[in-house]
Amino acid sequence: MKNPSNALVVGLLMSAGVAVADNDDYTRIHSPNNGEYTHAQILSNALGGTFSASGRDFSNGSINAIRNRDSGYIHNTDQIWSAGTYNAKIIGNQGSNDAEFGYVNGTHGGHFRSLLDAEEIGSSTSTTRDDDFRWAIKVDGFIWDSVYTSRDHDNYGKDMMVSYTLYNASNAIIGSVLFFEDKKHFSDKDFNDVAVLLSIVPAPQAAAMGGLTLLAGFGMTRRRRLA
Ligand SMILES: [Ca+2]
Ligand SMILES: [Ca+2]
Ligand SMILES: [Ca+2]
Repeated sequence: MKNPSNALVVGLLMSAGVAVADNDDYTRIHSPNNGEYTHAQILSNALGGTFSASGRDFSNGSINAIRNRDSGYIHNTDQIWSAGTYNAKIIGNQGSNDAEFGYVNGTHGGHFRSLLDAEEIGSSTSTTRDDDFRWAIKVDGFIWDSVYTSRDHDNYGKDMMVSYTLYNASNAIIGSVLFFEDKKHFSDKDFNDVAVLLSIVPAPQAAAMGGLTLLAGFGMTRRRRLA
């Protein structure tokens, strides 16, 4: 059961406070320039209410967006995602380049598969992945396009995506939000260039399959590493 253990780790970290968390495990986000939307504004527009910050997390009073760890040897990170069915919706596009949102199958290598045009705010689709995979964007360039994935090593060691897990008032996981940075060199690191809401609200037909099946795929894969 990957997901409950993931939730448990998050819960433990929350109750223990930042003393347990290593700040280096969370990629630094810079405030956007030029009046671009912040994470709080994008979350508010997509989910309603007014999200305000609490440390690196956000809440609108009924939904908590808890930042996922970006790196680290022991805890889950947001780099590799588990098989499952995901509903993805574009909720923000504050980048200067045309981009597509999609995924790359497997834990390394592979090719970009497009799901949505990042400019189409509000557009959504459903995708079912059978194995571990990485979320990704493809950014138009003057000469060539660049693909950046949720796995730092695919981007020559740079983290190009930060993310949050969404919890409802009952502390149940209801989804995730991905925030991509679209520039690797001379980046402003505002991580608002492509924003995607991953929802686990099942369609009426899918509900019969059981929410747990959908939930099971939602967590990040726990990566075990030997010291
Ligand atoms: Ca990350
Ligand atoms: Ca931006
Ligand atoms: Ca940026």
